[in-house]
Amino acid sequence: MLVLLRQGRISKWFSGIGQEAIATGATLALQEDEWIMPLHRNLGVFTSRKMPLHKLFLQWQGSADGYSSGRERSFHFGSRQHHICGMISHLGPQLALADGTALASKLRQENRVSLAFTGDGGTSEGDFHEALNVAAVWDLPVIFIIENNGYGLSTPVNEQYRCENLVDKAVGYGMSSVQIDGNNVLSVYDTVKGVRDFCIQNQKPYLIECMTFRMRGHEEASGTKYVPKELFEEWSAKDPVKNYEMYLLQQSVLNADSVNHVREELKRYIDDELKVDVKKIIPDTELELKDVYAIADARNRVTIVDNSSPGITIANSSEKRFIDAIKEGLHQSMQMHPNLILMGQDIAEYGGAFKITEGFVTDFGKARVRNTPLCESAIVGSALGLSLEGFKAVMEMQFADFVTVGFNQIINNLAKIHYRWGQPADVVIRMPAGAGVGAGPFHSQSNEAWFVHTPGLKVVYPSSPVDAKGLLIASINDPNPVMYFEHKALYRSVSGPVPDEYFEIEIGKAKWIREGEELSIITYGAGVHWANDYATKHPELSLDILDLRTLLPLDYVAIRKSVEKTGKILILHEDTLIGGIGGEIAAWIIEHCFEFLDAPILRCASLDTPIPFNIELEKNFLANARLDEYIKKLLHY
Ligand SMILES: Cc1ncc(C[n+]2csc(CCOP(=O)(O)OP(=O)(O)O)c2C)c(N)n1
Repeated sequence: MLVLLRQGRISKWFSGIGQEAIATGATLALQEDEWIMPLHRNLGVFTSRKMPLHKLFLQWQGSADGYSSGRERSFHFGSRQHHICGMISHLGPQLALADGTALASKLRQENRVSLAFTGDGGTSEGDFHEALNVAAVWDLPVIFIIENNGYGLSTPVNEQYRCENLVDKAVGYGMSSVQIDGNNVLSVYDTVKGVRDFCIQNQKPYLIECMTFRMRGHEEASGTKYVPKELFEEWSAKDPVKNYEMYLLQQSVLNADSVNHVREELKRYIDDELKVDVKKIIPDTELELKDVYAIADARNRVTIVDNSSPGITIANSSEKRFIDAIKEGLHQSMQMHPNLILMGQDIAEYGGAFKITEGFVTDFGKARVRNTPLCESAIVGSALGLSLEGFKAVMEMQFADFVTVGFNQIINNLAKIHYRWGQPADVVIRMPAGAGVGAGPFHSQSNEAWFVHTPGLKVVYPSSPVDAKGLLIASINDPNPVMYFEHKALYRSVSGPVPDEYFEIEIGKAKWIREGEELSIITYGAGVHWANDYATKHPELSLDILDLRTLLPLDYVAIRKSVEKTGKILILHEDTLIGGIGGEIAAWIIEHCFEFLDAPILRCASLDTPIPFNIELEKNFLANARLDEYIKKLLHY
């Protein structure tokens, strides 16, 4: 690998020289259908799972014929066939994915473990704590392996942690653990084999700390100046490959001839595999865009309700509150999908902070309606792990505000995995959002714009009970990660006719609340009610009110239609102004519909401040306080 790197025949490379016994021994100790979440030094995982070398070379060259169509580098890819889920650059999130795949095995009552690696540096990440805690609390058969090679990038372990041994951390999680010599492939193999049996029999996780040393720099360019020379001398005597060879010679398993024979065979194999043709990629923009999302299955048995124009009446409906429509959509989805798992804080017996899942435990059992520890990041990661195993997951954020502590998993893992190596992230995150209830800066935010900026996610934001139910069902049926926003202030204040049956409203389709000619209000969520109330109070005005319903993807056809009708556009949202979705919509209209505009596009948004607690301050903060002013300004332009 070092030679190829110098020749420019592989891209960035993190050497595992000195640590080979861990990845190899651990992988060989597992069954081939057990998931492994490896890291940047774990070539041995990939070779021990018999990934063809030529395809690995193609991957490292960024070839279209590698494992990620040239979209990922080094080991940042996976292969379902090999049950390997490669890391993202961020250290830590891979650990919770193993919780998810292990949960899948547990739910199916299969005798399988999952295994995740971390370095010593990575144990300082919150994700390490969360993943171990969730695995312990949920009794998941996960093996966590720490490769303790003494250093992070250059940071020695005495600047990384204060406990004597990392393995000591296990007791804090109520987990069994062992520290072993990571440079002895037989100890690694035997230990992992025994631990695997333990995890399966006892349905428990286990922590193994493998003591080892990194013989090269963090990556080749970073050098090793910060490492005392004597450490290299000490550890080169413990080289895992040389020592294993010596041991096999001593035991007469090998002799000098057979060693030579093995070496020659390997060299020939490597040289042959290296002859592979690396085809140049010709970028295909359409394909690049298409592969960001998984394609939904043909929807049998699902009625699609098209209520996108005003005046459509829906058959077999009964009056439901916003909250009850969500509850019904979720309940029917649980009936339709036996592989759907709900996870969230206090969602089981307690029924969730807003009581949406009240009674679900009785109907579907605790295995499928799961109370979670306060570990947002690990739960999003577990949801992705479940998805790797063919499950669907809905996670309830207790409040949309708390998504910040699960942000990395959503933005970097859920959103990107399909584009990176073709895996769907079949996960819905329910986001009780919005202000108007005097809940202060951390229980009131409208944070949808954070997610609209992330290719790979879908962002749905219903404003009526019928849309809330139909869009939730559609989100759960969609194989892509969907951020489903539900406005808390609408839960019990808004009612309307909702079909009793199981149905979908199409994601990505806006809806007219009113049709008019004087001025368009393009909005969503609480904004729809503000706009509609305004229109009711001003029957003299002919307002066109468009409820976007989905923010990613946007319904550009509907937006254009509204612009063509009125020529005067007001974008209204509860989110703050700068960087809000209104800016994006305004830019699109100017670019594509300029000739239809009779006035500048105005944006009526909430103040660019955190959300104040005092109800008068909150009212003043919200966009609704300025709606009348903006409408008049635009009408009189
Ligand atoms: C969340 C995060 N922070 C920082 C980095 C940058 N980084 C990459 S590797 C590394 C050191 C990792 O050390 P360790 O976990 O001990 O693993 P090792 O490289 O020694 O195998 C750092 C800081 C990262 N990839 N992810």
